[in-house]
Amino acid sequence: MRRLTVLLIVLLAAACVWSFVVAREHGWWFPRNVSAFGERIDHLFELITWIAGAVLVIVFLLLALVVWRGARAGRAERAHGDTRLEVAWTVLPAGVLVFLAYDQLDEWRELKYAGSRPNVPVTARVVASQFDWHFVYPGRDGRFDTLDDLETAYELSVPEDEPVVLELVSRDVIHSFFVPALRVKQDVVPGMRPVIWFEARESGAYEIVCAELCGWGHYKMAGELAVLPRARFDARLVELEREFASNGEAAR
Ligand SMILES: [Cu+2]
Repeated sequence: MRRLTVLLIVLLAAACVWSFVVAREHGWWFPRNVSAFGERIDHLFELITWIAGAVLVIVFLLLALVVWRGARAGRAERAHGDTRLEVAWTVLPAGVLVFLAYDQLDEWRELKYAGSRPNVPVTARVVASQFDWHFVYPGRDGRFDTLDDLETAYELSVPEDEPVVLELVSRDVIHSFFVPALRVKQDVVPGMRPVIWFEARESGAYEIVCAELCGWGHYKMAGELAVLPRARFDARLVELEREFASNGEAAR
């Protein structure tokens, strides 16, 4: 029994390491990155996964050792009240967290600080609600909440190879705007107006999902990000303008 338990623990650890090593080939990883800063996010993600993976392997091997020894001794050894041990398992994780916080400072500053945001007008406003995404473009006057605003559901078009700035709002609960191919994820909290930016390097259609459990329909809260060459993006806005104009006439 002791051998079998130890074997199972070691096998489980090996299976975890194996799944991490082959994840990419099997498509168990993020989709291919198309964001200008995606590699840096991936680097952070991998670093954290490596650290967590190393901790997992160490814990599993220690567990196997304890089972092996404990079962031989026939009784457990109590470690309660061991100050050195407690200091160690407090200081080590704290050290890892401080290191990670320090290591990602540049990315955080560049992506989250208002001062480092590219100086371009907001491309669109993302409106999250249970359970869909709406997108509002400011129209020709470049301002939101005016008569020429253009609104679409499900599909958000943005220009390729240019900084895109989005303003996020929620109409009800907390949602999270997530575009995996762009490595962009931002919580959308009611009453707040977070602004994000990115630069998509490749035209194409990419998945938008909600990454915050927001109710029973959370699973179907999807959308599509259409990255278009500049000329096609402009054409798309003109097309939306026409649709809106003809809707207005139909209503008259
Ligand atoms: Cu949601």
